Amino acid sequence: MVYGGYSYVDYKYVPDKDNDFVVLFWAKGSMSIEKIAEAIAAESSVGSWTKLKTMNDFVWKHYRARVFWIGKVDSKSGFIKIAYPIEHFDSKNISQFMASVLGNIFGLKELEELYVFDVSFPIRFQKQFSGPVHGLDGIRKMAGTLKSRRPHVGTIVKPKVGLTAKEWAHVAYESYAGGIDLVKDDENLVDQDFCKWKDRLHETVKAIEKAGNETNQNHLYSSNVTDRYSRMVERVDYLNEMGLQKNVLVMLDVYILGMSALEDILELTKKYKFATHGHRAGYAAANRGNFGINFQVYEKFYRLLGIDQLHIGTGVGKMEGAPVMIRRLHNIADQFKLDEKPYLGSLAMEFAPGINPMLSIASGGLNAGMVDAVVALMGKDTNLQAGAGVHGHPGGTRKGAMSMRQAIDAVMKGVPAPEYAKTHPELAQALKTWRYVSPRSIIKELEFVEKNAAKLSATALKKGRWKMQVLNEQ
Ligand code: RUB
Ligand code: CA
Repeated sequence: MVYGGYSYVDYKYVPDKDNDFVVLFWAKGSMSIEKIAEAIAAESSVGSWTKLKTMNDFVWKHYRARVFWIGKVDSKSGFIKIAYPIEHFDSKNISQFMASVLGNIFGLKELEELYVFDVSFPIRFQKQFSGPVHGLDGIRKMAGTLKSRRPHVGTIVKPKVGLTAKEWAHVAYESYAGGIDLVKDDENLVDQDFCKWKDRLHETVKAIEKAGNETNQNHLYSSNVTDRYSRMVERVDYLNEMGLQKNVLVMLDVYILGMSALEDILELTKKYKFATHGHRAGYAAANRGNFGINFQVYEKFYRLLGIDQLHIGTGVGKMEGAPVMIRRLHNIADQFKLDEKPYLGSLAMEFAPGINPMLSIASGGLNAGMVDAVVALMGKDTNLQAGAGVHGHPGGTRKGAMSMRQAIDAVMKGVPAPEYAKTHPELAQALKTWRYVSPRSIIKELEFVEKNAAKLSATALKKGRWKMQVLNEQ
């Protein structure tokens, strides 16, 4: 099969994990799946729609993409694995990588569906990045949980916008006083007139001090600096002048900012030794339709670039993502070796030594009744974050915070939340208001998937992306 005068298919090709990127696609279109694969490989590497007089052997040999596997679902749809040599790419330039592999191909008019499930990054590429400086253990150190290794508890002040700086900080204080480790701005709160960024910062620092004197804890605040690049620099400079590294994390709406601004602002936060908090708002715009990119691709970039703690969903709360997929996102945050999981559209990959683990953030629709289930899914190296699940507690913010902390204490003691609630009224009230989500169904689902991985993979590869989506979307 030929596209634009050349054939990129080479079933004998074995990618080299030090030097080749591997990209796993799902595609469907008006041509044969083999021709679709050729078109994707051509447009994302060296080719075009017709033969080129300017092509030479050197270019063809060194820079072309190679289709080394096609998992045909029917004549016009299937899975495709393509290897790209590292020489094809500019050094340490994620934008250029994206323009190649995640770029023009989405616009090819013969394609009806195109989805990038996963990318595995070669070790040589990864070594250009420094990864998280603080990461999982650095943030544990800040919060004082390095020894206990209990899950962190976070909250997002709600209403998400509208409170004045003083009102906002009062809610933060109540949260800390109830036992919350981390209070954060919401993704759409930065510097609005009713709650200026600096005013909120100063008030929150006071709240941290006041609460810390009562709780004996070092409380944390994720301050959203998301804006045009120059304004983010001003804010990070200001945080540095204030010397707030011990308590303040620089929060960034990572997806919305794009890789270019993100990369540079992370250089600055690293220079000043600030930990960073990545909110992924917007990622789902490129994740849920016929054309898209799975979040695991972005997550790997964020870890390479050095986000220290990152939103990954919950598996049980309000945002999309079935538990097994969220477990995978958790593993991308804190493991070095990732297995291939065909039923999830996930590739094997190893992170280069030195690319530290991130702390995962489980957030979106959580409350104390879900803590057992989330911990069953992710383990204890995570930050469980509840906004409305704290500030919507019938007893108010402080009691909502206490209910979350009590649920965490229960997990650490190995006591199911309903049992612990018998002697902890704030937790009891949360369970009564929102019900208890038993970890049993999560455990059962993880066990089922583990036991039936081969069968699930075979079915997915036979039936295509949307069959897998049953697994990914609840
Ligand atoms: C959650 C919240 C977070 C989203 C993000 O608020 O504000 O921005 O959950 O989702 P609440 P994700 O606790 O009131 O639902 O973490 O999946 O990116
Ligand atoms: Ca939010």
